[in-house]
Amino acid sequence: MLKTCYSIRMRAAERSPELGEKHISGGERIGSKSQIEPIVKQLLNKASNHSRGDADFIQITIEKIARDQIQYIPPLEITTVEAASIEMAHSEARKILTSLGVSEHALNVAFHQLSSNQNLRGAIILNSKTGLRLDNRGQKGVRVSRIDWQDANGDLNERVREALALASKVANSPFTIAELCWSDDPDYVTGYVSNRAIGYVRITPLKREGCESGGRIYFVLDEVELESFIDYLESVPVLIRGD
Ligand code: PML
Ligand code: MG
Ligand code: MG
Ligand code: MG
Repeated sequence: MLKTCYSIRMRAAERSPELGEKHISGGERIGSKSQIEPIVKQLLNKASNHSRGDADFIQITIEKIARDQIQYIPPLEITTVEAASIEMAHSEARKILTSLGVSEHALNVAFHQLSSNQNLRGAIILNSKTGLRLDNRGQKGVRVSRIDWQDANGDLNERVREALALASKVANSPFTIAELCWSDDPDYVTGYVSNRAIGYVRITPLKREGCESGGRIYFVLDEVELESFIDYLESVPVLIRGD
């Protein structure tokens, strides 16, 4: 008999005079019943002592998932590009995204969003041709959920592990053209561009130290079936096969 699995997710926020609710942190794991407690501990730890602020609200959701619905996918391959400046890092990211078919206008929208948005909880979905935002989720965005590694991958630090798992799930959709991400954490300046063909290309530095804007942009096909894309990202359980 296969063991029952649980999706365990966390989000943390802080009351903020300017923003109302300021996003602090989110996290996603999948585990068996006996793993729930250590996972909750790890997620609470992630939400606490966070560089974005002191959480006033932490929500942990634990939900049973049907084991036979889990999809198993390989991780994207990692490469790292170290640029001499933020400008050069941006131009490297743009060059890669252009080669994957993202229009100049869509790139301008994406870079503007990630450079100015300090309170994005999930991702923004953009039409890769027109640059139009397709989700109507506002600051909540679309959060990739029900995702984890099949086995612990000790070679990677927690942040990279988690980002690589999310990016691998996103890239696995036939509607995804590419993703652009950099952290909203003020002390972390590395981001990435990713897709099925190029893998997970880490680029640093994509922003200046101390800056709290960032997030994720999913560039999608003009012919995207939006509802089914969002349902896959949020609801289909995916485990990344370790190597
Ligand atoms: C995040 O902090 O949430 C995103 C981190 C993206 C880059 C992780 C990496 O170094 O590969
Ligand atoms: Mg986050
Ligand atoms: Mg406070
Ligand atoms: Mg963050």
